Amino acid sequence: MPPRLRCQGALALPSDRQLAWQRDRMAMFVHFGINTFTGREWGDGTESPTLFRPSALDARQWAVTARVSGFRAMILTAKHHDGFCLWPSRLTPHSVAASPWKGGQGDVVREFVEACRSEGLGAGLYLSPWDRHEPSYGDSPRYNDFYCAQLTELLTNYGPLQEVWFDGANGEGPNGKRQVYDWPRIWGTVRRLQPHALIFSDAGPDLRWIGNERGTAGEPNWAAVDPAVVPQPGVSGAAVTTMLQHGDPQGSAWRPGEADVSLRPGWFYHAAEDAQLKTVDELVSIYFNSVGRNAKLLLNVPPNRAGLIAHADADRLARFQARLGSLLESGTQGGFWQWRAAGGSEMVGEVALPEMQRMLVFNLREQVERGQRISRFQIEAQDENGNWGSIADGSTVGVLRLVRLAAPMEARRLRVTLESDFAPPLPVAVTVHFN
Ligand code: FUL
Repeated sequence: MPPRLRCQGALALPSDRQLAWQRDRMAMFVHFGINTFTGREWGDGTESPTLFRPSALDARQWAVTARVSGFRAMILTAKHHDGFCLWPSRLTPHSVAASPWKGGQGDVVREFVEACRSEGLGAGLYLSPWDRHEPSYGDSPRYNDFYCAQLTELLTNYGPLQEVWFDGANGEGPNGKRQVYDWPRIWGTVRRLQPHALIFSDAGPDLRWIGNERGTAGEPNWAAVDPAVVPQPGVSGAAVTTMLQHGDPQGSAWRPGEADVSLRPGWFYHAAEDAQLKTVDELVSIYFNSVGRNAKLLLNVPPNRAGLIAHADADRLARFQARLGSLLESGTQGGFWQWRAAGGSEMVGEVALPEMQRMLVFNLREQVERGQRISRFQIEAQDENGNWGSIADGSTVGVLRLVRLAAPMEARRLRVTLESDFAPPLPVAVTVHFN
């Protein structure tokens, strides 16, 4: 007896923008600011703007590096927790306008968005809610005004943005005053001024943090969430972490996960960490554990004090991209798969390959326009004696599931079994990558 399906209502569905965002697979995170010059990870807001003096800042070099390394978007820290603004904000003197860079006439945000456009990349901005420089921080209504006014500058002066990134790190204001953010107003400001931008935060509303800074999505990873399980009074931290990592198969909001991680130990560039870049093997594992688990990868590549992505970093990215190419480019579309429903909760597909192939990676894509349904899958191969054996299995599929075998194996016939705990599964698109 197949288990009774228990679909309790309409499944959450993605918007076109969410799907396009996720199908980009990778965005580059760009942490750059006063910390780059002080060597710190979190500034305290007392840093002098005169420290900001990149000698050769070239946002186009960031964008070219991103594009040739397979990224489709970049997200810049327009303001980090120290409050220093990379654009000449009219709301605070604590910005590039008070720095020696370009005689105080420069605007990193403008150079950044122009570089994204020149290279065909989506542009996103990170505006830290926590501001350790701004005196009104902690005086909630005043700071909310200040913050929304800064957001307005960024959302009106720099053209269309793909994503606005609200970081969750938080601290007290002067004299221990606790800032209460007006999130409905903040998100409303984005919706009004940039209706096509996606909003990221621990609580959504469009994109969710994946719950760790290791670039690793959960297993399973549902794109939908229960929107009530977000950081707020009465909801435990453990419940929120589980929701961020795994989502909820029957959650009412489609809110795909974004998995952020840095190429370097820190988020900002520190020369002392030059020998500690993630290896190509590590980056490939991260890719399979994020992009390959129905999330998007946001890989941080911080420019150095010159204002450039260092050669070693660019070289590491190029080798990462080449390795991904060798794993994922030679493949066949699974056009000949025959699918049949097997009881209400299962779907089985088979394919006969035109010749014996050395398979290494499987690429499964669910028809998420009709909701994410698959709870489990199994891949079987038939050997030369006609015997079937399981070669891989897993939980969710979603927009993309990548399965890498420990070693290439040969087969001519393949079978994929899909199961759902709560809604009839639909056939998936399968690409087999050879080696
Ligand atoms: C965290 C911040 O505190 C880090 O500095 C960094 O920006 C990371 C992406 O998010 O919450």
